[in-house]
Amino acid sequence: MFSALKPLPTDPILGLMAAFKQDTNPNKIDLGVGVYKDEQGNTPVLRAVKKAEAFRLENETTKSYIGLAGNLDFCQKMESLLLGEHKALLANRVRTAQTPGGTGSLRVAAEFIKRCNTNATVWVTTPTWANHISLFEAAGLGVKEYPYYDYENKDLLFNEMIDTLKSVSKGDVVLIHACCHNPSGMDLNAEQWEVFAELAKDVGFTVLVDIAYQGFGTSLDADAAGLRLLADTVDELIICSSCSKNFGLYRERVGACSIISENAATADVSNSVLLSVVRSIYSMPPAHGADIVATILGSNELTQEWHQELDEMRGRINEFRGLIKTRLAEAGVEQDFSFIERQHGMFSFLGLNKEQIERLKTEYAIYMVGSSRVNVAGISHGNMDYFVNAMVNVLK
Ligand code: PLP
Ligand code: TYF
Repeated sequence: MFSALKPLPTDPILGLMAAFKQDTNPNKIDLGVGVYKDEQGNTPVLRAVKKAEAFRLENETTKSYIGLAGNLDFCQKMESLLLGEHKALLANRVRTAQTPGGTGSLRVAAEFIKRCNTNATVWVTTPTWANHISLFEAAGLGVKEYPYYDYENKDLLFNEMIDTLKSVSKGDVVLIHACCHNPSGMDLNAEQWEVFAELAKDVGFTVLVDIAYQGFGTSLDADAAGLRLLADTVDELIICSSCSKNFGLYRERVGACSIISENAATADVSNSVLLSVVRSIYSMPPAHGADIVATILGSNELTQEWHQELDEMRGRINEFRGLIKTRLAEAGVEQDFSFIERQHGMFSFLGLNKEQIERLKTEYAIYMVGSSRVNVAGISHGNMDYFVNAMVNVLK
């Protein structure tokens, strides 16, 4: 039966990662995949994670099955990290399942949406993380896009976004990135979040908040402010979170799917469906990564150390957002790159065309996604001159 299969293209972002590895140019720069890198270009295991892992090795007492929702201590701590001391938590309206990464969470959410409404359409930003589209389609949901990023003015298309969302059906879902929008880095401001939240309430669509970069934009709390405002305003919400970036746990696959329901009783019903979905896909999540997160969040000392490390990562990203703008201007580049400083998280579009992107790759071994999305964390003091020089040449 396998002979009927046709080969399919691989993920272009992950493909870029492989191509970069094979490039022998000693000056090569990887601005592709969204993984944090330090000044040396490494993605180290966080110190707080190392300590929590050492603790776990000593203190783990069983490898018995963990249960459908995974580590319940982790789930509760994630709810607090996401929502703070929110009234929805006090009213016992939130239920969370630990999932295999943010992607696992999104897939669980997709199946959950399908159980709510088989005909639901999920609305995603133009552009969005490519996996969003394939993942919801794979779950049999319709996917439509709403205007989001203004490539020309390097800003939000906020009025167009709101106009489009006014006509979304009540049974549909609108996915919004909580912070550090992937791929544009362009986020809603506080006022815009308010308008969006009121619209969700008035129109009656359900919001799915994808929060994969909490702490990478402004701070842990500020990056969740839009999410919390939404939770203040609407009765129901789906939250897909990931610990891949902020805890640097990428390959351990740690995330969570949280459902906020109208009241404690409906939350129990939602939870039963959530867990039934989990059971039908992978039964239970892996234990290691979530245990590390729970250990860190359960210790004041480790939490403090993690906050410091997160501040370092965010600080480096923001420092280089400023430096890219300044250095390109100093080098005489005419185009205005000040938008990079107004955007958040690891990603921004440089606004280059296909030919310029190709030249950067073939002539300079500088790798970025075909949309000209760069991972700012790939730039360092060590490769900045080389990057600026290459940019000056391809922008001539
Ligand atoms: N959502 C967004 C917007 C992302 O950029 C990513 C990828 O890193 C994810 C979700 C999923 O992250 P992961 O499955 O690695 O936890
Ligand atoms: O957009 C990125 O680069 C990150 C990492 O299939 C990623 O979100 C990219 C592709 C993929 C999984 C993770």
